[in-house]
Amino acid sequence: MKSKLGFAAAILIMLLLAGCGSTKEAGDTGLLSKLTEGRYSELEVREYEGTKLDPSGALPENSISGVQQVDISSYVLEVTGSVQQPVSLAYEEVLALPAYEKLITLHCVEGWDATVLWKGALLKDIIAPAVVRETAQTVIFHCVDGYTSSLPLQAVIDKEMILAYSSNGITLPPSLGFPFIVVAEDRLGYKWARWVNEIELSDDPYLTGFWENRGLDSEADIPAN
Ligand SMILES: Nc1nc2c(c(=O)[nH]1)N[C@H]1C(S)=C(S)[C@@H](COP(=O)(O)O)O[C@H]1N2
Ligand SMILES: [Mo]
Repeated sequence: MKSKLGFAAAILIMLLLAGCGSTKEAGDTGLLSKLTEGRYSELEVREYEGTKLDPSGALPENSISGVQQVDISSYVLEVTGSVQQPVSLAYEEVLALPAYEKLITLHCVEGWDATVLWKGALLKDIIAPAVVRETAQTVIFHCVDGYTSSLPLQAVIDKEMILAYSSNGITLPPSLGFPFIVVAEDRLGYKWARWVNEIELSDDPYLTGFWENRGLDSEADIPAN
């Protein structure tokens, strides 16, 4: 009951603050993304072990500053904060780590969901070379659009959460966060940081972030229905 109410409040807050984002599209950019979406969906895997997959290039667009286009030649992923030695990783270095595939549904508080086959590297493998301090409790994700979200370090490790670079067998589309999206399994969509370029370890157990700081629940558990 409490979580249903919380969920409804969360939807309301999000709609009020973001506006119902799924209809905004402007001129040429809109047309281009429609064409790109078409190309992507032709190449995608449609089904995985009997489960029908949702086309990953055509999910509702509700980003705080629209779809980001990341230039991969200058892109680096930084691991910072409560670590012994901050590290910077190139796109290819993340792709070279052991790959994990997971079939996971993203649930947005706006009421839609998407089941996608994700492929990526374990977040714990990505942060390991930086040598995380024993005092670290939280992982904060920073994105190129200024978005942030955070997860408990223990959950990231125990659930073997991945940073995905592929969706339904294709390279992650820009709309889904190319080069990387956090597959925050068992947490609502606003924990799934897209266009991630910095992973910050923090000793502060409090889960901050763009939506977390605007009234959405910081744990973001998916409500049972
Ligand atoms: N960088 C960034 N990541 C973000 C957001 C955003 O605005 N910026 N929105 C979040 C929200 S609210 C959701 S539901 C998911 C949606 O991802 P999708 O629309 O690509 O499925 O991305 C999350 N990650
Ligand atoms: Mo969302």
